Amino acid sequence: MAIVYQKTKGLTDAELHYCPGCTHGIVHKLVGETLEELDVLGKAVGVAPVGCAVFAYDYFNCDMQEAAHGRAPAVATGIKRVLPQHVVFTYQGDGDLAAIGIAEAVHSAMRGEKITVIFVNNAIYGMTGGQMAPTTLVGQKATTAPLGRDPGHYGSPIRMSEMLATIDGAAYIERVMVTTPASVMKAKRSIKKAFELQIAGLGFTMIEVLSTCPTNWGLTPVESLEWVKENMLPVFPLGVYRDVTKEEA
Ligand SMILES: Cc1ncc(C[n+]2csc(CCOP(=O)(O)OP(=O)(O)O)c2C)c(N)n1
Ligand code: SF4
Repeated sequence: MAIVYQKTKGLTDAELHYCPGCTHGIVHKLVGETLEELDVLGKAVGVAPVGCAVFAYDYFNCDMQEAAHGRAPAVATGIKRVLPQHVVFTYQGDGDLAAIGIAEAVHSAMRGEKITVIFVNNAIYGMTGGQMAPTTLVGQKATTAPLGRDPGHYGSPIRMSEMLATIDGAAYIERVMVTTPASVMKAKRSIKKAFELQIAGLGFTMIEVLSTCPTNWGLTPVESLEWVKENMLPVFPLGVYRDVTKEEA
């Protein structure tokens, strides 16, 4: 019988540990498919975060390196500079990238490191049980903001894509979501473009993916997908924030 669909070779056979309705798994699939389609699995090196995606080193079917919390772009910098022909990416949550690791993210972009950052923004610290992240929405409850995020006390959500897009070393920055089949397909094209521009040597690339955390949001998987659309989209609009190929044209 003809095979019409099969799991990407970009992922190992390890069973994902993510909660039901968590979109980390979808993002893994898109990155794995991209690496396979670009035929770079043999020379790809991923850097795993600390967070729910810590076991990414078991899931991606390429060389992987674990980094300390937030340090993935610094580790990726070292790998890419030593192995410039390799395709190097980080996979990071919002606690990892936008809190403890914000300096590494900003300075990697500033230096124009030729790496691809996959930034999974679920507006909460997932792994550690729902503490407030820099991207937590105003009014959103977290264990460290039990009455909801009050901007006067905690500040307002940080928009990493918009901020990094102002940095000259950034070659491609886009925010996508994975809540519908169409948006998943769009996210895949965006991830592929980021890797292609890395391979073309144009500079720092990042795809921010709006993601779900049903467990810590206290919602069902289906409610979580709606929550992304209703609550995250107005604060984190989708779109391309930087594309040097368009600027040069
Ligand atoms: C240096 C250090 N500080 C804090 C922690 C605890 N810690 C582990 S994961 C995490 C947050 C993870 O949240 P996020 O990056 O948003 O990823 P998610 O789990 O939501 O995918 C924190 C604070 C740690 N492991 N190391
Ligand atoms: S805690 Fe949240 S981010 Fe972590 S696996 Fe579960 S749903 Fe996903």
